[in-house]
Amino acid sequence: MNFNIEDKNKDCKDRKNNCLCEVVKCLTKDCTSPTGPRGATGPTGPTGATGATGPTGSCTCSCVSRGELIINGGMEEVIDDKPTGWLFSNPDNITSENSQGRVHSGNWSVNIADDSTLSQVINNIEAGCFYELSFFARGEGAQVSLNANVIFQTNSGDVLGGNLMVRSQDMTNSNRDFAYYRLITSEAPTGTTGIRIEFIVNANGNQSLDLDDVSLTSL
Ligand SMILES: [Ca+2]
Repeated sequence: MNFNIEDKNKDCKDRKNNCLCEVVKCLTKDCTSPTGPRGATGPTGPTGATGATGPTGSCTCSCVSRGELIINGGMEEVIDDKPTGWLFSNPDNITSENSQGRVHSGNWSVNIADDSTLSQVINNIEAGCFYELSFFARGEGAQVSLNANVIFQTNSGDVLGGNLMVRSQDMTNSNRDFAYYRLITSEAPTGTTGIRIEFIVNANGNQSLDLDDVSLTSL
């Protein structure tokens, strides 16, 4: 630097006429150098303590499947020529069947003749749930009709949850030829305690229906 501190109050110029005022101040006073660049960010601190436990929540875990709800849906358990676990409105017209070509699976189906009803009641059914009924059927004859019903049993009486109707001219009737049917019910109403499923057959003359592999499950 080619200037004299004593000259700081004069023109504060160097020989090339550049201003030296700031430099002079620094040399004559306690002055601070410019702030340096910001340092790197430090490491992340430790995780804080776990907060207090919240209040207990609530969960409505209904409609949990209990698997197969039908007893002896495959008709394989037979006593006195009738499937066990089932109810009959006209017992003389309902018999277990094991002829070849008239069983869907296993060794037995059930044969239901004209004006007869096969039914089963399932207890401990939850309200607010939906249910699926499925089965295999064929006509033993060309004029066999079927009504399959799912009925909710409630504290205030029976409520129809689903109906599947097959007209007599629509039912398959060849040997080894079963049709698969499936219905899903409406929502089980409040107060439901059980379900009754029923198969009502109407057939001409000595004609009848072969039924096998009945299934009912909660969805
Ligand atoms: Ca069977």
